[in-house]
Amino acid sequence: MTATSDLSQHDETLSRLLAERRPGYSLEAPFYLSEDLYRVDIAEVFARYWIFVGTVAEIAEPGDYLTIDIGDYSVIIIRDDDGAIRAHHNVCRHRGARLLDGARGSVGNIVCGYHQWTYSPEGELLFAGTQAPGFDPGCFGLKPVHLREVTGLVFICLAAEPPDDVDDMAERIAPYISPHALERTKVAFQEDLIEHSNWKLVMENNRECYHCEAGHPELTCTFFPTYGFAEDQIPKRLRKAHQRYRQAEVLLAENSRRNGLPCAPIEELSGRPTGFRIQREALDGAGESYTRDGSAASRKLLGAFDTPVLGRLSLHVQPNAWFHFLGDHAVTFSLVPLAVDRTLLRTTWLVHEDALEGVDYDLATLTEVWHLTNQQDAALVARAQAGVRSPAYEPGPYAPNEYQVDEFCTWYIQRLRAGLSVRWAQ
Ligand code: 3BY
Ligand code: FES
Ligand code: FE
Repeated sequence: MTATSDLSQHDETLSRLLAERRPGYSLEAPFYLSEDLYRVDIAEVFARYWIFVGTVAEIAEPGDYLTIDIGDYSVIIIRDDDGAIRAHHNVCRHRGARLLDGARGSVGNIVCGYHQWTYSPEGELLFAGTQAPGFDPGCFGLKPVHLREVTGLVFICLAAEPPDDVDDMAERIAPYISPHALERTKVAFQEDLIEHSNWKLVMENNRECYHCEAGHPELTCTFFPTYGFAEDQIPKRLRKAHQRYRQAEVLLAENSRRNGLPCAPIEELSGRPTGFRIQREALDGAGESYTRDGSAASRKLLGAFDTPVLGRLSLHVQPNAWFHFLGDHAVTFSLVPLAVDRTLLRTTWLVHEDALEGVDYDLATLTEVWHLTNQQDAALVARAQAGVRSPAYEPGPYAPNEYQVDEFCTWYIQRLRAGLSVRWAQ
């Protein structure tokens, strides 16, 4: 028997919650609090859609691997001897033991710690000791997991049939991201932060900058708090900032054109399985990077850029990731739910592979702004989690500059509805 989602057991409550979702309003409390809904989220979202797990820079050499745990699943992402990246279930085909421990490492082959069955990075069973006559090692390779690399970004999908619209996303975002040449970057720093809130509150918080002005003094040195506002809705107090944005856009457009970089937004955050948004926008200050004054944090620019003044190329992908690609570095964010009210946020700073710490970049300067911003966000979403626990909580209205939060919730509700209708059709 395989573990299934609780959709089948709780169809009625869930379908009522899904049917009653009020667009433009935050979700009902059970979506953030219910253990049952947490299991639904793992089975119907994290085990069905494309999940961002890391970048090629994290597994640069053959044998380098990452492991990622999603609910009760554990997956190995490994670079094989031919340089291809593969994903396998982290489960021995003998009697099921967990194979690789730890979030990352490097191996020649994958050796089970129980009875030493040995698998190649490609997942073939190479050694199984003495077996009964007729034993066919070819039948006991590691179970594969779907993997898709998109210009250096690695996604996995646990579903038997993954959503194929990932191809469309890949095709459309590649011209934006590939000039940043992620295959020629290295990890400068990676930080894991455990947030005390439901994963959806972490995602929702990322999809707006309504809280930035009050909540992120360091980030707003460069990130314009006008984010998410339509031109005619910008409040009076932000008009000066908006003027600076407009001016910065002129130089950004010129630099982008010269460097062959598209900037125009593509926004398809809901209405499709692999919802995404991408756009290049200006940064405040020197316009180069996420530092206090906006100047580059690394002297070795990515790709073949002729200027660091390239603003931020921001990518948001449903359900678990966001990214900022800059002229001098890139920063990736991915989350995995750990419990109904606990979420792991992993942040990775990538610099040019030849950039030397202490010479080309100072690690503290490179990481300071997002390190602090993440801490501030963690405090905000813990506050949100605490609030929605109260019986007095009721869904509240999203402001116009929170429309991407609404899009995230819409995507999520659509996905659960789709899961429910598939189940009912069976
Ligand atoms: O990370 C992002 O995409 C930004 C930062 C602040 C708000 N959010 C839209
Ligand atoms: Fe892996 Fe026995 S469970 S070798
Ligand atoms: Fe924030």
